[in-house]
Amino acid sequence: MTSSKSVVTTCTRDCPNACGLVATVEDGRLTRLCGDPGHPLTRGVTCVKAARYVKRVYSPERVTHPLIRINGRWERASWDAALDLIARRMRDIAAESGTESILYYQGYGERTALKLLNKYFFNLFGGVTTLRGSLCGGTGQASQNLDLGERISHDPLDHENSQAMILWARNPVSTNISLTAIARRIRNRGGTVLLIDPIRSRSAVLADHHIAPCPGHDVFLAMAAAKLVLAAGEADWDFLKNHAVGAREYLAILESFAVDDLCRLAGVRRGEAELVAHVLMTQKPASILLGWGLHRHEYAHYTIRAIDALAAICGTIGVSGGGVSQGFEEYGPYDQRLWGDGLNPPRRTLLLPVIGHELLAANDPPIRMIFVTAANPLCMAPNAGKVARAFGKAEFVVSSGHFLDDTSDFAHVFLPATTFLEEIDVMASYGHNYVGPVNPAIEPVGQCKSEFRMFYELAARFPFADRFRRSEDDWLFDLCAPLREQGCDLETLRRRAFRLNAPMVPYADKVFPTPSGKFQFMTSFDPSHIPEPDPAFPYRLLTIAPHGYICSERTLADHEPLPVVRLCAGESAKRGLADGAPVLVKSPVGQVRATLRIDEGLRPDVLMADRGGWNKAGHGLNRLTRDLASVVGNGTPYYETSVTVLPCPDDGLCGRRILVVQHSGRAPGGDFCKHLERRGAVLTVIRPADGDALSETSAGYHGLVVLGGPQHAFDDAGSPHFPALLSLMREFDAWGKPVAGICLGAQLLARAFGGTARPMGDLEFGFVPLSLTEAGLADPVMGASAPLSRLMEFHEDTFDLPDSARLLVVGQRCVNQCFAVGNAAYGFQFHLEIDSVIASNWIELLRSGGIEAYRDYRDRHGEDFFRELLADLPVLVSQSQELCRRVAGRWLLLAASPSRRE
Ligand SMILES: Nc1nc2c(c(=O)[nH]1)N[C@H]1C(S)=C(S)[C@@H](COP(=O)(O)OP(=O)(O)OC[C@H]3O[C@@H](n4cnc5c(=O)[nH]c(N)nc54)[C@H](O)[C@@H]3O)O[C@H]1N2
Ligand SMILES: Nc1nc2c(c(=O)[nH]1)N[C@H]1C(S)=C(S)[C@@H](COP(=O)(O)OP(=O)(O)OC[C@H]3O[C@@H](n4cnc5c(=O)[nH]c(N)nc54)[C@H](O)[C@@H]3O)O[C@H]1N2
Ligand SMILES: [Mo]
Repeated sequence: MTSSKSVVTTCTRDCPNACGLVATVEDGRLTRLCGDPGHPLTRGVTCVKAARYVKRVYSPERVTHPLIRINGRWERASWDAALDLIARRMRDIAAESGTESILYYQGYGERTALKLLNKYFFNLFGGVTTLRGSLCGGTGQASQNLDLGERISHDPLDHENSQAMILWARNPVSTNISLTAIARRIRNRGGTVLLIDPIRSRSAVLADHHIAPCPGHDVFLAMAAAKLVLAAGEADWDFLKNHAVGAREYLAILESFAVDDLCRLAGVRRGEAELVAHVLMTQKPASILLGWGLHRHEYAHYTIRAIDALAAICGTIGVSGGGVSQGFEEYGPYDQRLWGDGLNPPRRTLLLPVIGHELLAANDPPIRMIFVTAANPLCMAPNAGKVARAFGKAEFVVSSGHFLDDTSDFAHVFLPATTFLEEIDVMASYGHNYVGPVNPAIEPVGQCKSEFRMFYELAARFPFADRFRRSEDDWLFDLCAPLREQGCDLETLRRRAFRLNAPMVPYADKVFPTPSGKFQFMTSFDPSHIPEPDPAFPYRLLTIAPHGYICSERTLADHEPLPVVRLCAGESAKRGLADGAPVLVKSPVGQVRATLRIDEGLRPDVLMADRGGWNKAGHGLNRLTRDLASVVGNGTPYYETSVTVLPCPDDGLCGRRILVVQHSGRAPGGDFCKHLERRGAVLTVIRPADGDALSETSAGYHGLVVLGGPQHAFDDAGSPHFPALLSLMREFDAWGKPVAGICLGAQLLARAFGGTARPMGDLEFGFVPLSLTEAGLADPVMGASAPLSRLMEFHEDTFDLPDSARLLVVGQRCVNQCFAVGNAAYGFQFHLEIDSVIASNWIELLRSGGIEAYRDYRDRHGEDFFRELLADLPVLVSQSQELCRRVAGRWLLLAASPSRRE
């Protein structure tokens, strides 16, 4: 009998939607996540990412036990060992250099109520260095605070009263799913939806019109529209005279520009500014929704304040269905005294938008230890190269998360966190006014712990233990005191969301919490602050929210070989770049290889890409972004980076054509092939088992990869293409073109050069320790890639070496593991190409008895073997992939053009 239950919870991903969810759990296992129809705002709708989160919870790459780095390698550790080590280092470092030599870096990955206590822990410890400023919405909030006193947005349900909607730098189809239904209903009522975005984002489907200003130049568009409203006599003079200050100065600023000049500066046609003005004047009230894309500019406050001013002139501030809405305060509803900031004198803070620089410059005292939770700064903070240098200097880094991402590469201890599906908590949103329950649907996977429990256990090692060690329920009771005062019953909150006592329509009484009590116009504006294009770097790099992932939340296996960058057809042609071309993107701070896609609809001054891909997967676009802070709000102007795009330089590798022979759908080229592509190689994959003809000669190719499969290398009857493949391998080698044979491919390579392939009499499976021979140590491919990690095996055949072969790597159970032969041919018995998906599929296949011939093997090993293997898989795969990157790179060098090989 299966047991099944449904658990009401709330999505805690870094997203304004914070959907109400229902988790289905069968026999203790999470099987489905879908929207909770009972949630008053999100109403049963949720996005593809939430539905797919089940896969993330059980991903084979997810780390499920603590890790300690020993001699550069991750080793599994007990919680006690990991926490003892952290406590000891914290005490020693604090005693020697003071508590401020420790940085607590709290990220955006999950922002629930109990997360307030992380900082409380560090404050009980004496107060450490923390962060100030924002990677996200800081600029928008600070700018609106200047105009409105306190940024308060319209309840999203109030947009049901709007006659029109302007999505200004916001892409709800990807980032805020519940807004899409609201926008559609406005159109169904006959209202207009405008999208203002330099790129034609997915949200264009919601809009009647798309206006594409030059990035960072929206201030001019907002001013042009305001002038047109004033000129039409449609300004709300009552609001300007009685409820605002600074109107006179702002109107004088507008006076100093002509509409046509403003449109030119904004990069839009006059008709487009007229359209904005027309919609605002004729479809009252219109709601303006600001997206985060708008914040990521140095002078973003000009734009945000000019948009606020536009709404004020149109008289929609404080009006139901109108207003300028940016977001909500996700930590706002809790008792923030529990941060514990009052426990110590104010402690040092580092400016987040320039964190690399700040860490390198900190010397009083220097930062010796960094404790990271729910963040991936090595990937997501700007100027990632500098961040890497800075993290590399720290003596001791603790990272808490789910996956071995870029940041974990710099860590000495990794603490595996639960996901929200394994936690109890409370979640407020930065996109609406509902606070929802976070209920545990399943037991923690493996040994994962919530951050709260990590600090709870760590606190036991310090004298302040009693002050921290209270139950989740007790803490939530205190954290939610302000909610309780609003009538929220915490028992009921376990079952459904509670609406905060926040206005549907802010400032409806036209009273503003500003010093003047009135709306405050921006009174100074210097257009020379808005940067002109730099001919050396003609494109603004917009690294926007990907549709299918949240920020860097993905696995290593999810990555395409290279990031995709999009450029318009005209500019691509000017640069001689075809669709799909490998390119080099360069900025003043770094360079990244990418694949170019031609995007017809793009402005000529924009290069667009998704954000969030990892550096170690060849993505890492923050290696390009400049680190600076916005003028208002200490935000991060990611889009203040200009780049150029060049054809990949001829380094002898770019454009090398590699033929790949794949023998099984279950044994793709994996990371080996991805890495060849990252280095610029162009692959042609043929599948003889599916009837693809084998190419007869090596002409037109620079190298050959022969992959594994279930076939027997000695069985020409079963695989009639083998004889031709053997001579093709010899032919490539005779020309000095490198050959790589993996598993079956290695056995075939041995045969091709006079060795024999034969059954081993047993199956070798799993990750085994291997060692380099003398010849291996001296080899330009394998020796130069040392040290070896444990590598994955899956074979029941082996081979005898050809006489002329050099044995490079040996194993214990099966000796012949890697050899070189001929001019440039390598056989790898182990599967150095695997990623977490390939490896876990094989493990599952064996474990489930999916291959009849191997049932006996499964029965001999038993369930424990597979469970342990899966538990170690994230580390094993990550180490194998590191080695694979090195080997693939050095192997491809053998295919370098002759001019480079001399
Ligand atoms: N699928 C998905 N959803 C997410 C996220 C994700 O990564 N993926 N991230 C979450 C996070 S952390 C956040 S902060 C929000 C962000 O939510 P959004 O703000 O909706 O998304 P962004 O992609 O950051 O930016 C929106 C748009 O701003 C545009 N833009 C950039 N510069 C300018 C400009 O100067 N002027 C104008 N008019 N437009 C400009 C971009 O082209 C982009 O299409 O989404 C959250 N939700
Ligand atoms: N180039 C470029 N860079 C950007 C942006 C951009 O537009 N362009 N946008 C910026 C924005 S808007 C944001 S918000 C930042 C985000 O910056 P970060 O917060 O540094 O990055 P995320 O990718 O969100 O990483 C969050 C990590 O936390 C983990 N995590 C999730 N929940 C928990 C938990 O409960 N506990 C622990 N310990 N870990 C957890 C996730 O698995 C993930 O690895 O990135 C910014 N970076
Ligand atoms: Mo964000």
